[in-house]
Amino acid sequence: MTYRIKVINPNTALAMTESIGRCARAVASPGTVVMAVSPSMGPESIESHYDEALAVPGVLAEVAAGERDGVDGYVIACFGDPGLDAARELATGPVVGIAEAAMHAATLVGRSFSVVTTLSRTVDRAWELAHRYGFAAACRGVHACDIPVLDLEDPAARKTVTELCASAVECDGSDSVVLGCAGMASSCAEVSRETGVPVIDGVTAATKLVESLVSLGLRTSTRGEYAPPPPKRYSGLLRDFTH
Ligand code: 5HY
Repeated sequence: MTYRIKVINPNTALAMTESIGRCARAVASPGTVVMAVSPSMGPESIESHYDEALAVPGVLAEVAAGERDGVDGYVIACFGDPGLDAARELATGPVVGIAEAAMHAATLVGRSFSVVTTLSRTVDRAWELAHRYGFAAACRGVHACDIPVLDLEDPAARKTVTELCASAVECDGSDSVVLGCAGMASSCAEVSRETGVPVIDGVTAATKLVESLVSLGLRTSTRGEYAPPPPKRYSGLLRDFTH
């Protein structure tokens, strides 16, 4: 059985999208086709509520295109899980955000986890998601490395992230670490080696979760809030979102 999973990097940094695609393909089962994409519109990186809000139309445009192409499931590869609920209203197959996936996985391999994220201003957003997903008690701390998203591939930045993951586990007394940015996915193995605790990257966790849900024949429920949005007109820059 061939499954087609669309991994959407909501920012427009194509080098990051390629790195995300490599990580997702590395864990996908044989027969699972992973398409890693960035929308044609949106912010080059997402580090604020403003960025996150302006990333959502691009995510939804990619989901709408995926529905026309018969895609089986979607990953939203940004730690804010931007547009997750709206994407679930549009998509037939499952849609999983990397923050949600990582927190679920962390609580399956330990009682508690620490989150290491990028800029300090994103710390409360991570806590908000932990509360929303029901993991506030399991989340023992959120720590910012204060490295911009697009600088995370730099070797010095990877070293800083690795050291912060190790110190986060020590000071929080947590069982595992959740990487708080899709741009950290390629550092996962390195951080695991250095910290000696489970290190959860949401890109790979979400890819496997979507693959599992699709293989179980599970789709987003259309009974309640995730029913397709009522048809209506959108104007101005959003006129193409009319459905
Ligand atoms: C991410 N931003 O995963 C988030 C991380 C963050 O462009 N991809 C981004 O800082 O919120």
